[in-house]
Amino acid sequence: MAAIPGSRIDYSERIPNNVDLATDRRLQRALESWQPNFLTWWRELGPTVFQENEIYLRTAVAVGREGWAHFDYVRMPDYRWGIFLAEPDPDRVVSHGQHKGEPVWQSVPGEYRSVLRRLIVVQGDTEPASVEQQRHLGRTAPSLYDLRNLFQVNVEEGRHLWAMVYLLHGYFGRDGREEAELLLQRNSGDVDSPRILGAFNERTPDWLSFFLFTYFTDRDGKFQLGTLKESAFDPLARTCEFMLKEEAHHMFVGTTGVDRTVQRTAELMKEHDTAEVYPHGGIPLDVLQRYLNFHFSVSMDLFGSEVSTNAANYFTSGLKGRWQETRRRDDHHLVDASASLQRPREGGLVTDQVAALGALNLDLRDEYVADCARGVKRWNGLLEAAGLPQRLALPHEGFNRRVGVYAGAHVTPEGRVVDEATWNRQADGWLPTQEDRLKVASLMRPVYERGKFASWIAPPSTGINRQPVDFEYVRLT
Ligand code: BYC
Repeated sequence: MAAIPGSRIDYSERIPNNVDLATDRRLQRALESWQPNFLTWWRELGPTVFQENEIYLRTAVAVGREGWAHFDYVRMPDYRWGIFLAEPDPDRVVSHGQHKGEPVWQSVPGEYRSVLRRLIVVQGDTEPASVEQQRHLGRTAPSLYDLRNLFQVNVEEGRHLWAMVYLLHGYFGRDGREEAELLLQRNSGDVDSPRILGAFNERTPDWLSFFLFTYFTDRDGKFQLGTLKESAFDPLARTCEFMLKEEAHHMFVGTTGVDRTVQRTAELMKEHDTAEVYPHGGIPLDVLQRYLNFHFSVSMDLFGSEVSTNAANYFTSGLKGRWQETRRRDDHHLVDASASLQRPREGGLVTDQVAALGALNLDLRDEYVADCARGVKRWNGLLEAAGLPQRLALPHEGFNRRVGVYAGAHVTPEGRVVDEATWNRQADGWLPTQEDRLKVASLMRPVYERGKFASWIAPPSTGINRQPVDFEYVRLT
């Protein structure tokens, strides 16, 4: 029996879903023929280890407010990847742009078809990319608890790919199906066929990178999904709303992963009265700061150019709203509004007034930066509580940028515009060096004994789903 749309998810189907897939044979067949390709991709480019082990994973079983997740042991290739949309709101109207106040769309208007498809493809492309980037990390996990969290993030990114593929198959006909194939053919870091956005072609070679990626890059995901959740195309909005629920755990993995790293470093600094904690098995704060600088700056590039006609068009046509669009107290058209834009000029920084409509990538990025700053405050709170004077900081928005008004300029983490020679002389102090990466890699020894943790990271304060910290999160046999 098919599920009623918006209620519990039907697991008797080959593809679990709450979109009544059984009543649309064509779509069901199309997705069922994509499914083996997905599984082949998962086996070839997903986690390189523990594919056959039982992992204590969360699976979505409902989309309502209460009790949507079920935890149990599952082998990753048997994970029930499915299609889940948040419950529909029959009264929902477009919240912004030229269609404001009109009923939201249940199908794709012809004039927005290619732009909407592009947005869904860009979003979809990031999901498998992150799984590819993280595929070797299972070899060096600092604990079974962390190993399980890595795989949870991976299977859910796989599900987010399913979410976008459903939209492509369900609403974009043949070109949608072709795009869905291409999502499995582009690969992170591939010279000939790379992933679309820059940060998703970077490597995630160690667990410090993983935690900073989940803190900074997944957080871009949170904000981009937040704008797509406002879309006038209702299936996209409802898909993204449900994805955001899962995304919260990814944020948690990043925030607490860095918490625990900072905490361990602080303990070692106090115990040995030195900032040089490598010999004692910890990651020095200056190395952590350089990693932070890198991940923050490449994630900032994911917002696109500060001034973007694409962004203005997405908004005006209703395809993408602003972060918390419905809570904003303005006219939601922005035709006459302006915004401040800082940019480098003649060796310094100047601030111009620009049309707010054109500056929507910047609007979102500013919301993102404010959210990122909360983590830094939290980590500094840990340093302060340990009685240490050192502090971490977000680098300036112009630091190490490749996209937008700062591309081509050389801006220090403090926000000073310098010439190329100065940048080249000092960059080793600001971005991870080869030596940093090698030393961090040397600490990444796997710890697979229940309740034990690698030297460089503190245990978490609680376990997953109220299980103890020393729970058997991954069955090794
Ligand atoms: N790298 O007007 P512009 C996530 C392209 S993360 C390479 O400046 P626009 C996740 C751009 O595509 C969230 N190319 O920017 C996290 C455009 O090319 P086309 C992913 C870039 O269009 C962790 C051209 O430059 N979701 O979910 O206003 C784990 C000029 O563009 C980059 C989305 O991004 C770059 N960094 O905004 C797992 C939401 N930046 O189209 C998952 C959907 C720009 O002219 N995407 N370009 O050939 C969008 O809304 C927009 O495409 C962007 C760019 C915000 C990305």
